[in-house]
Amino acid sequence: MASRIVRAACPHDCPDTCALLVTVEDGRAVKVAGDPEHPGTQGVLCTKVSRYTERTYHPDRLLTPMKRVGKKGEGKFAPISWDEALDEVASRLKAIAARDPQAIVPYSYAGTMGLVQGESMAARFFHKLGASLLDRTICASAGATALRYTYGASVGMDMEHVADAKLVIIWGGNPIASNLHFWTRAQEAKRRGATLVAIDPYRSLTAEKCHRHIAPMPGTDGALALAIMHVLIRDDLLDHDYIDRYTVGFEGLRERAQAYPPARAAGICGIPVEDIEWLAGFYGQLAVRERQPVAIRLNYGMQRVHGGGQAVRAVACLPSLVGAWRHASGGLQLSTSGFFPVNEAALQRPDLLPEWPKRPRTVNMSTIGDALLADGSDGQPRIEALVVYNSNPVAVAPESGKVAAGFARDDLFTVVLEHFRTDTADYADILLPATTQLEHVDVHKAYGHTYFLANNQSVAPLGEALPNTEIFRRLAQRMGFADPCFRDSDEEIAAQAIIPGDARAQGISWESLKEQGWQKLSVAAAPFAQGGFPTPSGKCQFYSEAMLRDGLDPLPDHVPPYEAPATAPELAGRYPLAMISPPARNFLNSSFVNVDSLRATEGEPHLDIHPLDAAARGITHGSMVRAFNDRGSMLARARVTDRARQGLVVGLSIWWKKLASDGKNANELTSQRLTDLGRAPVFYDCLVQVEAWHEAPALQS
Ligand SMILES: Nc1nc2c(c(=O)[nH]1)N[C@H]1C(S)=C(S)[C@@H](COP(=O)(O)OP(=O)(O)OC[C@H]3O[C@@H](n4cnc5c(=O)[nH]c(N)nc54)[C@H](O)[C@@H]3O)O[C@H]1N2
Ligand SMILES: Nc1nc2c(c(=O)[nH]1)N[C@H]1C(S)=C(S)[C@@H](COP(=O)(O)OP(=O)(O)OC[C@H]3O[C@@H](n4cnc5c(=O)[nH]c(N)nc54)[C@H](O)[C@@H]3O)O[C@H]1N2
Ligand SMILES: [Mo]
Repeated sequence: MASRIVRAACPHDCPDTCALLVTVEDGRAVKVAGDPEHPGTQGVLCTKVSRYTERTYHPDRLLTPMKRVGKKGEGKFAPISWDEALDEVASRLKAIAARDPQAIVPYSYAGTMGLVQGESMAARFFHKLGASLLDRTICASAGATALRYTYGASVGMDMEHVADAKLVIIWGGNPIASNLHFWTRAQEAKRRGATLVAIDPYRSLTAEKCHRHIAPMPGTDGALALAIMHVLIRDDLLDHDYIDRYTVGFEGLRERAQAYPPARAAGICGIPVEDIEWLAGFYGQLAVRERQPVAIRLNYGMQRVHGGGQAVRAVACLPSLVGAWRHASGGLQLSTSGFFPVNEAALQRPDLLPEWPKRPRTVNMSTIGDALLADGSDGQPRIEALVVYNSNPVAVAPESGKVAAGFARDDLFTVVLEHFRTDTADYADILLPATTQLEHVDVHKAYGHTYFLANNQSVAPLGEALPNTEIFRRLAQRMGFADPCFRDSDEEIAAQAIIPGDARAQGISWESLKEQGWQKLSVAAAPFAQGGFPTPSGKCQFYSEAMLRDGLDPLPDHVPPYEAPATAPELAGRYPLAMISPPARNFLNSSFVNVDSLRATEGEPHLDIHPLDAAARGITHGSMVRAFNDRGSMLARARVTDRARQGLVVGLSIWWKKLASDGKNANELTSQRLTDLGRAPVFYDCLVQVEAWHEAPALQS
């Protein structure tokens, strides 16, 4: 039997971006394993991606282009040829573009994180067309904006050194589910004597394995971080030398922190004051008095609230106050993506965009529901066509009822490029089959480590599936786009991805990557030991002049949630429980929900509720409940557990709506309001009420 091993990369939206070894026998991928040599992957894959062949060879894979024959959302399609499909798409887009190309909106996110199958040919296509630009805010833009103002870019410590830290604070993240290879290293640190602390309103799989769990209410992390600063300053647990040399604005920060004595923050967060005193004292003592490395793994869970941006800024100041950056195994990591010298201009070709005054408007993906339902009375062109790839907005975007209503508009022309008939695909007029990672070429950066990776093609495309790039290449040809960049092959695009001559990528090229599989950037082990932040001043900016210029508070602060008793008492009277919907371990956002073995492990949509909150509502463990607010409702099976603190309910996500008993998921309840920085969604800033649900009468809408 002809067997070979192909060097590939995991395409999924996860900080770990694993190096894969794919075993191919007679043209079929039979095994996907982690590369044992890759220092991040260490030969281990998560359950989901070790099942990647189940996803690629899934009986429900879309294998031919299709045209909708039923009603929008019904999911009835008939196969058509590629020529028919692309002719139809091109002629519809041409007709709309002749009136106003901005009425066409691309909608994509990180179904694949590949630089080639993500925003390369697709971006070129929409730029040339003059379509609306998409503000890709749905995940990370609150924190990324905060880091840009504070450190200058999305940069931080290298978690390959975290095993030597003496304290690891896991702040708003659940790495056992969502950042597994960091967790392996954190456990190594634990074995070597480090203390692990989780800051999470929910006793997650990770929180229960830490030495200490601090459980603030969602959206209160800014107050917690400012109170920690208050204690550090009060008790002089500060690295004065680091502050003097490598930071800007300590005096202002000191004043701001004065306003957050631990007792005040404890009230805001709903935690014992001792939690704050202990954590601040321990962090400062270890770092400053004992000069030991202290690390913070800051993550996304704490950003999806009104004050998510400023909360990240507050936490991001802590390592500079105590000089934690002096150690390779100290500091903070939220993302490493800013270290990568990616040549976005070459990949995406923004130079193809029409000049002013024809420069297209920008549509925020986080408020796609409102954008689709807007009638043009605000002076903005009504959206007439939507082209969706690498995303499943009907399941993942907030205030899903409005998103679905928007997608259901009869006068909207919708094209979806997909592997499967997702909740979004059901609304497509034309549904196009895309290749999976095993069937195409790509090149990857990462946001949890500093390796570039190559994804070589393992097998031929299944059925008639095509890479996103090829679909947009063929569409460009039909639109008459003659620029040479529309003829670049995927390998040519991969070769354009790295900025030539950049010192960090010395010795790294597509040619070397596809041979070796992965290569590490040249970044110092302790990148900010002597300042060197990529800000204009080279310093960490406690105070940000740029924020002031942008009309923002130049100092970090606690911005309270939109939906909380203190800010919305009337609403909190009707909807007294805070609901969060973080990732389930066996799903990757809404990907893998249709892989039977993984869905079987998750079971069905659950809602975790504290015993006292359950008792007050006559809810028993294992019974059905209905969670609702003014935006919508969903059914779930209750798990009565003190994993959820009192006042909090947790629905692990993101379920395909059509695989839930009521055809709904948690986003039915989430709102389209935006974070303080970065215009990002506030999935975890969401009040609800929960009631026992008795299955008769029939499911209500
Ligand atoms: N298995 C799996 N892995 C994934 C994903 C997945 O869906 N499944 N998704 C990927 C993607 S796209 C991302 S962005 C990351 C996300 O992964 P993480 O950064 O880990 O973020 P979340 O999973 O959103 O939330 C993590 C924890 O934050 C807690 N949390 C919620 N609100 C707050 C709050 O206000 N404050 C604090 N301190 N904690 C809070 C939640 O209870 C949860 O346990 O994971 C990636 N990895
Ligand atoms: N309630 C709630 N909602 C959330 C979150 C939450 O924690 N709670 N998390 C938010 C976050 S952090 C994120 S990042 C978003 C994620 O939202 P999305 O980026 O939409 O992620 P997925 O749901 O995984 O959908 C990606 C889709 O892309 C498809 N795909 C994968 N590869 C390719 C390809 O090569 N070509 C094409 N054409 N398609 C491909 C997959 O089949 C999949 O259906 O969801 C957000 N929504
Ligand atoms: Mo995300």
